[in-house]
Amino acid sequence: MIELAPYRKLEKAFLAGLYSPASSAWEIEQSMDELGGLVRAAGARVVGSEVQKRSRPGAGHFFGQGKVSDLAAKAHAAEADTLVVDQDLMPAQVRNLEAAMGIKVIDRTEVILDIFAARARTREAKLQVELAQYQYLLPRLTRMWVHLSRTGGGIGTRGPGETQLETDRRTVRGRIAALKGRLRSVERHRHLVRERRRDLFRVSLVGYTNAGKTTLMNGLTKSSLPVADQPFMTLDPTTRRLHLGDGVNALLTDTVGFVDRLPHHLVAAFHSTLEEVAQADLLLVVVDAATMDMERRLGVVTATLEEIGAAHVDRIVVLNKIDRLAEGAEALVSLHGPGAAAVSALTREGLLHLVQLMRARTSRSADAAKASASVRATS
Ligand SMILES: Nc1nc2c(ncn2[C@@H]2O[C@H](COP(=O)(O)OP(=O)(O)OP(=O)(O)O)[C@@H](O)[C@H]2O)c(=O)[nH]1
Ligand SMILES: [Mg+2]
Repeated sequence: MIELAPYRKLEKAFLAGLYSPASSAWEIEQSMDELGGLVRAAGARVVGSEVQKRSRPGAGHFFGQGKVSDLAAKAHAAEADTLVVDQDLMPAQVRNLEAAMGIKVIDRTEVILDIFAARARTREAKLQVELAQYQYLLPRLTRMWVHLSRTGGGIGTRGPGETQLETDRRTVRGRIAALKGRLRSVERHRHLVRERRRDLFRVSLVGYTNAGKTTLMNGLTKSSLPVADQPFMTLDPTTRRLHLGDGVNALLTDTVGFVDRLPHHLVAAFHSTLEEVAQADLLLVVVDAATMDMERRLGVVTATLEEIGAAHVDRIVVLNKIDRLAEGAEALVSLHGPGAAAVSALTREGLLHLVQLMRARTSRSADAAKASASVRATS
């Protein structure tokens, strides 16, 4: 478990979202639920939520004037310390909302950056998150002075904002350049490791956060990597050898999960980690088959794979958590084609079949040479 400072546990967050009139009640509920999960993962308690339907955000306060007063009253009644908005805000909108509400205001991107900052363990992940935070901060430098008055910490105050109060834009740019330089040297090491693994068939676990990627990694490779019912438990990639039977070996890599509207600074900062995905021979696209919005999440994963240049990589859709399905998984598998696998990473149901599917992919024509090399390398 991630340890959080005591004050963070007490932080009370009021959630607010603005949606187009065309959005369905269900879409809005999914989005706000997900925001709640992110806020809780960042260590705060959700004390209420409100949404507004409006065709366009207001330039001044993002929400309409009436809604701002309503939000201020409700957040005050709930004794909230922070307003968390489900969309991204312009710096001026944050300033105006903070002035009108009298509490700290943060947006969805800040929440995600904050979770990443708390979870990063390796030097590379820490550098990547710091880089993303500075890049997010750069166009918002005037806001840093607002941060000055944000006493008591909490979401959105951890990170470079608090330690760089005396700096100006040029200093932050210098810091970004230095971080990029340090990341390049870490990445060189990663490239060397990757070169050494060239001969082996490489499989990458990808999917929406909390889909069960790490649980599947543990089930397939007898590892005990940490899993939790929380978004972004895994940030640092881990690679393990995977035995596919008949002397065929592969390397399985577990990596950071995706989420709807993953901040682009994070995608850019994590490019070397995500490059591993693009260079894999096979992707296991892990899906939580027990969620109501499985198709939406799968859509986000497909779009993110395109964004990171991994659209071309061979893939198996792994419908996970079938132990939680009321009805059989056959219908789902038929929906996703014969290449899909229904499994429960938790009970291990279906894992043998998944291993067989993977082994069959290693011998596909284009990969034949690589697969036989892996047999040579490991026999
Ligand atoms: N019932 C059930 N729960 C599962 C299964 N697989 C994973 N889980 C649970 O789902 C939650 C998330 O699992 P993880 O393996 O951490 O998911 P992940 O995809 O690695 O998530 P991140 O690293 O946070 O992106 C945990 O509470 C797991 O115990 C499954 O097959 N069945
Ligand atoms: Mg994980």
